[in-house]
Amino acid sequence: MLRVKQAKQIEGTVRVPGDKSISHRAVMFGALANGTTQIEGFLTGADCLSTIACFRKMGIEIEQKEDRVTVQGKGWYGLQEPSSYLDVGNSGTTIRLMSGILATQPFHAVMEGDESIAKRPMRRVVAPLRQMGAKIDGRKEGEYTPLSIRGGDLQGIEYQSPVASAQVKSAILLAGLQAKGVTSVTEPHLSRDHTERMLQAFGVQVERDGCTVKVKGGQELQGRSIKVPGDISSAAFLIAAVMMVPGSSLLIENVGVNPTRTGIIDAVRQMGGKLELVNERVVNEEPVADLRVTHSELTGIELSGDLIPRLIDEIPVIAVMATQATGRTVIRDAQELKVKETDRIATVVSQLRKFGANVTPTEDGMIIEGKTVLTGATIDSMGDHRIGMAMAIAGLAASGETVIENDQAIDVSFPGFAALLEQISR
Ligand code: SPQ
Repeated sequence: MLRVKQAKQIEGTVRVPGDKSISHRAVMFGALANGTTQIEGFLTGADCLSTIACFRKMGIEIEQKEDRVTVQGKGWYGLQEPSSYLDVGNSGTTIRLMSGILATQPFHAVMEGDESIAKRPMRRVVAPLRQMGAKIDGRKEGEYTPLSIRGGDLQGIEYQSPVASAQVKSAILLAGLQAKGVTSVTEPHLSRDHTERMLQAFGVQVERDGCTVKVKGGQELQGRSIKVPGDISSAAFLIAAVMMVPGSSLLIENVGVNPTRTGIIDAVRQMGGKLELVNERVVNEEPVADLRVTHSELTGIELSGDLIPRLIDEIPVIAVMATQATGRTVIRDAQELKVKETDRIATVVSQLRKFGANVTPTEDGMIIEGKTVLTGATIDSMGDHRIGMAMAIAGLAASGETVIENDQAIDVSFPGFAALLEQISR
């Protein structure tokens, strides 16, 4: 159980753990590359450790010492058929990106995860990979885990994705790297582009035109060193903490500010929050900066359209901030929230209401009326890391004490969250 007390002030200079999306990809691409890949700043959260365990099970030597990881890549076809099922834990990124990789492999593999993974839709990757020629099955005709894959002999496709999803895009592009001809993916809005950037860093040619990305089959990856920046999705909780508690300020160093991920910065600024990017630089094809955040009085805004994929994982904590903004905040076009670790529309609403917040669910988002006085409550993370952390941040502004049950879920993406919160709270 995590206990959070109302804070008088949030202050300090901090760093957040490595970016989850980039950490997963660094291990996967390192395993498929020729030669050694060295990773610094790796996220040691449970999700990324699941990715490491899966590749070890396929015969890849991976040494991990805290946030330093060395992957001995054996080339694309150096993976071995696993002798038992691959456990993806709670990680959607692991199962969906690995589906694309396994679709190219001339062996049989089965992937399974926890209760939450068992409810998340997989046909979004299974259908296009089947179109390319992979043999994949799962419960409900391939919609749910366990997924069983026998890959090889793929044909490139031109895929129009119905959803803006980096996991769908990445799975197809990875399969496309070993398919005949060219593979292209077009999405309705641009999703995070870490796969495209990192593939280029590993020596692959990737073509991008608006929301379409193309790769040619038959390309190889070359091992390299990767520095993983801090995760902006983790920094988002600290940004919100500053905005929730008057008189607060923080310097968050070394945060990834890839434009496909910085919707949270745009949203906070639109709400009237003071947030400056300092010391901007580029590290391994990824923009990085320090974030100087100062408490400000916020006003409600509308979030929709192209902005949504750029802040999809931050919506739970944006909803928390909106309870302390003057006026109405409306979140639209965010139906993807329903298929995350939990249905994040339902879980945000049910947990935030326990504090006395005025929040109403809609078909594709929610409406929050501010400002409301929050009262400390007993909250359930429902096994969703982002819900656990978002509610802990609400607890900083709520009177009395807040208890977060099932707080172990937080380790999925932010090990050390509770200690960091204590360090910056006065
Ligand atoms: O990996 P997982 O479980 O899907 O994690 C989440 C998260 O909140 O950490 C989503 F629940 O992040 C996804 C993100 O929502 C990570 C991700 C990626 O690394 O490619 C892409 C997004 O998902 P999607 O479905 O839009 O592709």
